[in-house]
This record gives sequence, C-alpha cells and structure tokens, in this order.
Amino acid sequence: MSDLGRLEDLPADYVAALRALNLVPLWPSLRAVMPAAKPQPRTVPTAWSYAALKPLLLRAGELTPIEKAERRVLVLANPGHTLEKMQASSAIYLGMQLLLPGEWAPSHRHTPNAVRMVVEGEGAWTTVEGEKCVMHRGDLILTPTGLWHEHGHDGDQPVVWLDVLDLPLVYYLEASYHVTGQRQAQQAAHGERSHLRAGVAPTPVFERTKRAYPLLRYPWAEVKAALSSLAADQPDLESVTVTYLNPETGGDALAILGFYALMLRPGQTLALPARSPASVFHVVEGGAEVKVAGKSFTLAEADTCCAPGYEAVVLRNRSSSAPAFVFVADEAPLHRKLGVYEVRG
Ligand code: GTQ
Repeated sequence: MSDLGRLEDLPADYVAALRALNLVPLWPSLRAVMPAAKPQPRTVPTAWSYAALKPLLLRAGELTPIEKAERRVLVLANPGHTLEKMQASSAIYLGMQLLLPGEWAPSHRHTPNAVRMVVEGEGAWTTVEGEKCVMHRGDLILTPTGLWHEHGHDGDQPVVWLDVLDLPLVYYLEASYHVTGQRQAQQAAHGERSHLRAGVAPTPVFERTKRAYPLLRYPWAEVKAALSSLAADQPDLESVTVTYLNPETGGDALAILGFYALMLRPGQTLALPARSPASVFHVVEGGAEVKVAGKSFTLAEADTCCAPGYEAVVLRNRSSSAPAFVFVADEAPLHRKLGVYEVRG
C-alpha cells in the first residue's frame, strides 16, 4: 500500500488558506478513516469484575441519595474510547445500577433504547408504560425508545442490575434527549404471560396488537429452560444460543442492539467467528473464560466484558461438571440495517 501525502508536505500558507474556508484535504487522512482491510477499533477488550465494583456501587448508595442521582449508576467505560465518553463500544453503553430498599427512580422517557439484566437482589420492579415488570435475577426488561419508565423497590436488600443502552450511537447522532414525567399508574398487563407462550399471540377480534413492543419482560426461568431443552434435544449442537425476540414480528427485541443468551455445556469451549459488531458478555450463572484479540478474561458470576468487532471470540466454561449461562449484547441489528454486517469466519 502506497503512503499518501502528508499534511506537513503541503505549504503552510496553502493549509491556512484551506482552513480559513473550512476546507480540509482528504488525502493525508484517507487511510485513517478507511484503514486497509479491517477497521482499527478504539474498543479494547475490557472486563469488569462484579466483586470489585460492588463495594464502590454500595458506597455510591451512601454518598448520593437517589433524589440527587435520578439513576445511581457506575458506568462500565472502555478506556479505548476514553472513560469520559462512557461507552463500552461505539454503540453500546453499560452501567451497573443500584436501587436501595424503598427508593424510587422517577419516571422518564428518552430516545436511547435500554434493557436491564438483573444481577442481584429481589423486590425491585420497573414500570414501562404502566406495565409493572418485576425484576428477578437474570430477567431481561426492555425499556424501548420513547417509552415511560421508572424503577421502584419493595424488598429489603440492595438491588443491582446491568443497564445496556444504545446511548453512544444515539448521542453521536445528536438525537439523545429525555423528558421527565409523573409517577405512572400501574396496569395489570403482563406481556410475558400473554406473549411468552410457545407459538401463540393475543388476537382480539382477529387483529394482532399494534403495539411495537408487546413483550417487555423476559423471565430468566423461561430463557434458561429454553436453553436447557435446546441442549438436551440437540446433543451435537455446538452453539446453544437463543435470541431475545419481538414475538409479534419475530425480529430482534430492539432495533439497534441485539440480545442473546447462551449456554456453555460442562467443559465446553465455543469458538465464535469474527463478526463486524462489537459484543458484550455477562455471566448469569457459572463461570467462563473469554479470549479475544490476545486478551484473556476469567469471568465469575455477574462479571462482564466487552469485545471489539472483527475479532474472533473464544468462550470456555470454567466448570467441567455444570453448565454456564451467558447473556450477550451486540450491535448486529444496527450493522444489518446499515448493510455493514460481516462474518469473517
Ligand atoms: O434507568 O433509565 O444506566 O436513563 C442510564 C440512563 C439507566 C435508566 C442508565 C438511564 C437509565
């Protein structure tokens, strides 16, 4: 590959004349914005230990009342993007949120899409457009773009969950904003009771619902059972993985980020091909080793790591006797919509 001309090779008066007119020569920067063969991601493989961050999150509970924080969150920031940017990858934001007994995180809605993966503690709930979604360990709760949501806690121990948002992308698009609102009246609707049933959907007077997001809570018990049956029914299946779907469309649960759960059989090593989207791995049950781009992370339950796109990932179950369950988030729906999705094999 030939080197293109450098900015320093141009006469200073010429560069100054360009700058005065808000003009920039492309060729000195062309290779930086379109590197050869493969992107040069800022996202670096990074892991966050739950045991290490939990005391600091609990300390935030002592230092900052919920009224002062609105959302009490420690952001899992990728140093490759600089910590101030608060991003795990170019499109993914991760945060560990703490809610203490009796606290209420007030109602708001915003343009970024969010999901919560419950990490620890019982008794919390998220109300989404009036639908009360109880939060048990491993449950996935959606708060899609534009929908009102608030969090409450009737239990007696701290509750922690992992927030996954497409905030970095929506912020980059200059489309990120929020609106605050009143406490929501709770309805008796439970999407997971009407929609999370094998192959059927509510059809009043033979019309399907027009709600864009009919299912807001994916109970871990159901997802784990689906993975366990899949593994039992197909002993030769290597990648025991399910996708969180919108049950009305059969498409991804949300428009920008994709969400999956996978089971590693006892002792299993699973090689995932290099794909264009960046991804996040969060251990729900068991322990896993994650190898990506020359780095290796040993993850325990509730630990989280991120991997840049265009890199193969190897997952290994640390136990030879018990399965491990991993929640995965990636940028695949976005890449597919943009037409840039690739599997490199
Ligand atoms: O719980 O609504 O981690 O609005 C970041 C922004 C959580 C939330 C975050 C949010 C929320």
